[in-house]
Amino acid sequence: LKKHVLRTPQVKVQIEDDRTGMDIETLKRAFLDNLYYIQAKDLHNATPYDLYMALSWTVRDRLLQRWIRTQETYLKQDVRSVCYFSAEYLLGRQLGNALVNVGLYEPARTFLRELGFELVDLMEQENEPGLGNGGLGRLAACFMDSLATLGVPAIGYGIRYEFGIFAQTIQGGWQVEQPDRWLRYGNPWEIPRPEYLVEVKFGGHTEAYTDPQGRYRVSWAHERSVLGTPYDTPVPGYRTNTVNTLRLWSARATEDFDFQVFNAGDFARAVAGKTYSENITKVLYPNDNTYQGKELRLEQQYFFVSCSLQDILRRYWNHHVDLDSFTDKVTIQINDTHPAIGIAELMRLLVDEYLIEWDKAWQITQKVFAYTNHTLLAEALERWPVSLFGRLLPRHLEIIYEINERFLHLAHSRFGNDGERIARLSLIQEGSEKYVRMANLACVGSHAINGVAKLHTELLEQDVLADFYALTPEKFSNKTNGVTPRRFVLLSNPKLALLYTERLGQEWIRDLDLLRKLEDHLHDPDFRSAWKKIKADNKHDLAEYILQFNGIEVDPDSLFDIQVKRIHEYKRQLLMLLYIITLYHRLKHNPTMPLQPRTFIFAGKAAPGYTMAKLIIKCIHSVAAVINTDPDVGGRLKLVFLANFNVSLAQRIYPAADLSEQISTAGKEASGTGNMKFAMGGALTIGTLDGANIEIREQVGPENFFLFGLTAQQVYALKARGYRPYDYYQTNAELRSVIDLVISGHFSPDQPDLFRPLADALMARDEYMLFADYQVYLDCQHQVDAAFADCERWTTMSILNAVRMGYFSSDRSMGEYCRDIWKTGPVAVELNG
Ligand code: GPQ
Repeated sequence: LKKHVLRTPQVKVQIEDDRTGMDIETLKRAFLDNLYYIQAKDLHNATPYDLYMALSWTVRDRLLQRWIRTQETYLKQDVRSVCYFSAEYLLGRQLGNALVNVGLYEPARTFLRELGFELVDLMEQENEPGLGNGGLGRLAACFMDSLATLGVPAIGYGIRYEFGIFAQTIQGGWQVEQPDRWLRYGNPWEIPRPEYLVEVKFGGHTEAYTDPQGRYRVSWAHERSVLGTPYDTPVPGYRTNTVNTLRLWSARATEDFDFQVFNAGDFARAVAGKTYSENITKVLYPNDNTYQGKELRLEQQYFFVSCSLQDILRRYWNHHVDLDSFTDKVTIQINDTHPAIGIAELMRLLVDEYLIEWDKAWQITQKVFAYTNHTLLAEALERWPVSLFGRLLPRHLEIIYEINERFLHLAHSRFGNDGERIARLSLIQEGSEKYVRMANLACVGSHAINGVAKLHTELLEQDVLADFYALTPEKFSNKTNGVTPRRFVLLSNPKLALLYTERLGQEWIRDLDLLRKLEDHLHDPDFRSAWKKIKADNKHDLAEYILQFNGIEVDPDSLFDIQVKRIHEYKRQLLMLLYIITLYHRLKHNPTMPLQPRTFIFAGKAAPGYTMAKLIIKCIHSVAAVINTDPDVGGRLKLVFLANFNVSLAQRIYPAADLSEQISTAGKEASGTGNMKFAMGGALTIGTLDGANIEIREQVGPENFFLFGLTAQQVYALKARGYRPYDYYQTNAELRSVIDLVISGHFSPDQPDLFRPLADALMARDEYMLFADYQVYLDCQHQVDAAFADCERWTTMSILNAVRMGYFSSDRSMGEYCRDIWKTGPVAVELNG
């Protein structure tokens, strides 16, 4: 039947019809039609959300034609596909992106105006799909955008969480989490595909048997199973016919499972079992850069990976009768170790279900998988207790033991009796409680391993993965992260985009390196004044937002000094706060001192279980309450915390920044991507030599970057020598006063000891060496003031930052993955073929 359907000549789509026509009149008619026939509203009773939905249906129709054509082309040409496996996709709002990418942004704005609506107001109605925590999830979304824009056949596989990242509210200065019911009002961007349902097994035990040919085989007698339904979201490339697919899996109870219990008469338990199964895709774990050994999390990981591999094989078998060309048609990238269980799952499918010999199966598996590491933090490396693992995935545990035995044999032949090294390489961490090390599995099972910035890859090679590097250096390469200029320039900073287009034409949107041509305009007074005006307007817009949501009036002429990212001790939000308190302290002693007015802005979520991070949020609020109202400060300093940082809010913030704070302890931030988004909007960076900051500084020129702090090597050396934070406290009088002010309860008079844990952690241990970098950070901030005071100098630096960011387009990153890891390239899609 499937073959038949495929061979049926497709319905000829009229270009001018209501579902594909791109002219203003057709769009308007289609919009009103969708409002009436899908939302069941007319213009008199439509809510703003109805209008958003009607426009989304209108845009979706226009995507469908390209989407279907793209998939048909891929199928017909049996193309090589990139399968990106990621537990997170932090997509951000879809409507604006879809409009921009299919070239409907301006037409939609026009016809909506004719009807009396503003497009941006409709766009604001969308609940963004927050299916990720932070940088890792957003990177996956940028990569999907770039692959589609480059025209590379790709499919993103992940989880359709019913609840995405929690919504952050602030109550009394504390973070309070609210569930993210993003699907409550429906999602026009997804299409359920129940016809591609798959079954995923869990638990039970394994049984050995001998097959008719007398070979040793194993089968898995599972205990329970869950169904996976795929939901497809189109991923349109920028102004191309290519529309790739993001396929997210949702868990459903198996019917037979329910019926067994139901027939036994226990209806309630049948329903409970159903709920239990469907829990798998209920909620995104809200941890960033930390590992939490929760069984449900492993179930999520295995669930989506097993669904995806079965889906890949199903599609492969449509065209092939054996596995000989599997590695020609499929390449799988795993986004950190969350999908690493896929290595064992593919082995299981090949060996147990397709009865392939182990060695052949292993060859295929290694050739198919590639692994991206995203962190050097030891606490983020995933390791599952062997007991838990064996209970949930008994067959996979056996397979991992088998992989390990063969691998350690190989390592032994290479390194001899270096017992410690062998123990470090082992996929199993020995001890009273044994663990499966997912990073080791990922390294052994992949043909390519990459870090996400130059320094990060070097540190992986020298430290975290040094033993694997010694064994197989040819697997390692660096792939510095990038971000999509469509969302983070064109959509989020339309005025800047217009200036670029006026001077360069539209090509910069696909080829961000072209921005360097604008260096010719550096001294053009019109260009410079346009530049200043755009930044001023963007700051003005953000000031309005702050007034509306925080009730705080900020001066748009002040220096907007911004740190937005997940709250984490290693990212050192507290270092910036210490600087703010230092300025406050100076002002209290000398209220008439000259001072560059600044607006300090923080935003970011803390993991709900991360006590210190939550206390940092409270501390920012408490300091803000004092500073923002103190007459001695006189409004020259303002401190603002913007609640619920997400992609939509980020898009408002980056374009309004003067100064981007990228101040992690050197050697801790794998790359950072916010650093790139800020600089693309013309913010200058104050930063350490960490992650991609190093490469940003190289690109924009050291004279256009505010550098401070210990290097990664200096951090290690100081740790090795014995770091004594208390000495800094004793010898630096200003630091001492600032810490003393916090300890005194000055910012928390009702609870003087409230912030004691923050001060104690710094004085006793200071894991992230804030004290060691405190003075040089102050000195560097002083240089920032001097530069900002010279408006022309600042403007020059700002322009040079933005126009030299071409390297950090995710199009460049994806080009490198395609060339070096995936060995794949673009495929043309004809609309009327
Ligand atoms: N990253 Cl391991 C996350 O956002 N979450 C995680 O769980 C891990 C890494 C980030 C990392 O901290 C940033 O430095 C990177 O820029 C980002 O991944 C993308 O590579």
